Amino acid sequence: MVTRREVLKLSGMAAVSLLEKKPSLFASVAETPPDYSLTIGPHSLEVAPRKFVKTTAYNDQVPGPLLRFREGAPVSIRIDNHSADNQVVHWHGLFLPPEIDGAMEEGTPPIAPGKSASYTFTPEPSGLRWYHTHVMAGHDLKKGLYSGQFGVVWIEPRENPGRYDQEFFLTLHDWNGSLQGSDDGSMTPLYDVSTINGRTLGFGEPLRVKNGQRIMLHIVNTSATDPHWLALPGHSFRVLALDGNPVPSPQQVEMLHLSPAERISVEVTMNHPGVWVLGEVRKHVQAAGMGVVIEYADAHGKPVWQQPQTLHWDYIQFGATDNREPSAELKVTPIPLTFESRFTGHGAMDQWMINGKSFPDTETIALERGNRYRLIFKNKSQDDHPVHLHRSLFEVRRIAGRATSGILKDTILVKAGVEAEVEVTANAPGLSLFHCHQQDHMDMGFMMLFRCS
Ligand SMILES: [Cu+2]
Repeated sequence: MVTRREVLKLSGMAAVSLLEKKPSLFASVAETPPDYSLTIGPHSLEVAPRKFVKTTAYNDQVPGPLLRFREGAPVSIRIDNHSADNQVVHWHGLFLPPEIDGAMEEGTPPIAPGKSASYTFTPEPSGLRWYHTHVMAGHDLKKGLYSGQFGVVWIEPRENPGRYDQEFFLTLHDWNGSLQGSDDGSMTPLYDVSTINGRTLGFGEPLRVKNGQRIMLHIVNTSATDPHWLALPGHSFRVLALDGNPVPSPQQVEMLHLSPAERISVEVTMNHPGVWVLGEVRKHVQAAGMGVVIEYADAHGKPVWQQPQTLHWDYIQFGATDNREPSAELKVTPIPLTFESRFTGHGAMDQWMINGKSFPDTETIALERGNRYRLIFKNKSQDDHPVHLHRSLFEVRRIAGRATSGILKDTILVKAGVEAEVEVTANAPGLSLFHCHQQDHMDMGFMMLFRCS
């Protein structure tokens, strides 16, 4: 038996408010140690030989530990906050109750400095997910998603279809951001260091492969604000999953594009022995460090890069080929959401609006459980927006006038001036946050809530 006092001692105030609301969310208590534990604290990340970035990280490492869960098997996690700020950890792409999903806007209590929180949950759905901080950063480009507070979650499916010789998890990140004036006079973050798994190109360990192997790359763009393009000369990528969800039509592509928070899982057949650079396609970003060496056994020499001449990415190629229209009896309720910005003066960040309002003044939209909705994103701004819906997957149905089906995602890039449509079945009771995943945009009002009952 555990008394309330012991629980208090164990888990601090954040956990107590949880306990009072929902005992079932609370960790297996007393002497049982948690299955996983994350400690948030300062970290000095060596991105290149003797070049350090001072940041905040999980368990004194970047990325944080790879959390391997099994679909449907409950896990307990304890989080200790040794940083100087309130923190909250979001489980991106998981179906969790709002009290532990990790967004204060939904009702997850923040973890105060020096305090801890413990959660027990059943991880689903299977696939490539991730965890990251969900606090505001504002003008402090050391906080929030600008920091090293991110890590990969891999939820093993109940039936594992994996038949690969090796798998690698790669996190893309940008560092040392500073606010710079853009063409229109507003301020946006620019970076001088970019890494894969916290290391610049040539500093990290190579990915060691053998001729004839099939490898899986699970890639997460953890950047606070920037999309990334990747290519691997001499090889192509077979895209199997987007945001951790298998796509209806896997395709072979030369190049990958990930906007912030997106994930791509690809298979690569290693049939071109040598030493290669898997790197950012844009020269200045690769020069800032975004790349990793892929080295075949017994191959030697300088890593080879070949510069592609164009950038190409298209979600729709991965959709179902029999492009079904919704059946007549299935009622789908449209929800138009218009994205716009307001210039707030030279030297300031733009203010962002959904349907004319900035968070927290945005309308909270009621969803009825079990009903299906079509979110119609109208991007009337000059910027691209990777928009993310918490606690659910949506199906991509239309992008810039082209219909599709079967692609399930939790984050989608809506380009400047473009309309995109996704469908979601309301199945997550309570509040779910919807926002642009670009930290500077969400901080400046690009957020709203859905309430499902
Ligand atoms: Cu945005």
